[in-house]
Amino acid sequence: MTSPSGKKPVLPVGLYGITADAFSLGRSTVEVVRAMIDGGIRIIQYREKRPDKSFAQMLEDCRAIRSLTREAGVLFIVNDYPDIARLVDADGVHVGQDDFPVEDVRRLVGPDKLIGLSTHDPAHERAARESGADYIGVGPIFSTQTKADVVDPVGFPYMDLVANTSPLPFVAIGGIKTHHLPEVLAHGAKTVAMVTEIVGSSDISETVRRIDGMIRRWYE
Ligand code: 3NM
Repeated sequence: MTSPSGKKPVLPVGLYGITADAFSLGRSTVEVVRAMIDGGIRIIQYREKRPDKSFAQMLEDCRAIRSLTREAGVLFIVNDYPDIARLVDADGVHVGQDDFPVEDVRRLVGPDKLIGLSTHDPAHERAARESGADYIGVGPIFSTQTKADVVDPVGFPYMDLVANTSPLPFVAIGGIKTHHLPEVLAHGAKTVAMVTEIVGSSDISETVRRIDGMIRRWYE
């Protein structure tokens, strides 16, 4: 999916899948990605960390995922590591508040790649706009054990502010489970990220199909 200029991708409406080897019930990250793609997902982020995985292992995973996502027409975003994103020609990079600044990531990946930035309060949203981020993560909406040293849940007030006042597309994230979807969608999220709800599911493809379908039907 690309922008009207035909170059920079647009954040799709629907489920935003994120990998997490530690919560994948022994299945490999590439296997999990294959199942997400079978379920019809439109965007996948590779989010693995050192020292759980070496750079060589992450690069190998991302090469395989690039090949699968390209074949399926699925957007592929690499978390934290613009160098890996460049090496595999990913569609974008996602960074957090303590990672490389968006302006520097832009220098590394160029104008046609999507850059996402995790934000947790209105000051972050303003800074994201000024930095040239293409989209922002808004969260954690609920409490989550998935991300180490994550801030306390921001709940809906921050998301409402972004949904009502920000020009930036956003991804709602953090502790979101299937039963939260009606509430999360009612607050204006068009793209919803889930980690453990997806990678910890016994039937990933079926879970993706159901959740992605719920979100898309709400808007399309
Ligand atoms: N980022 P789960 S919360 C990767 O608020 C991540 O920026 C967050 O995992 C943020 O869906 C989070 O399992 C973890 O709660 C989300």
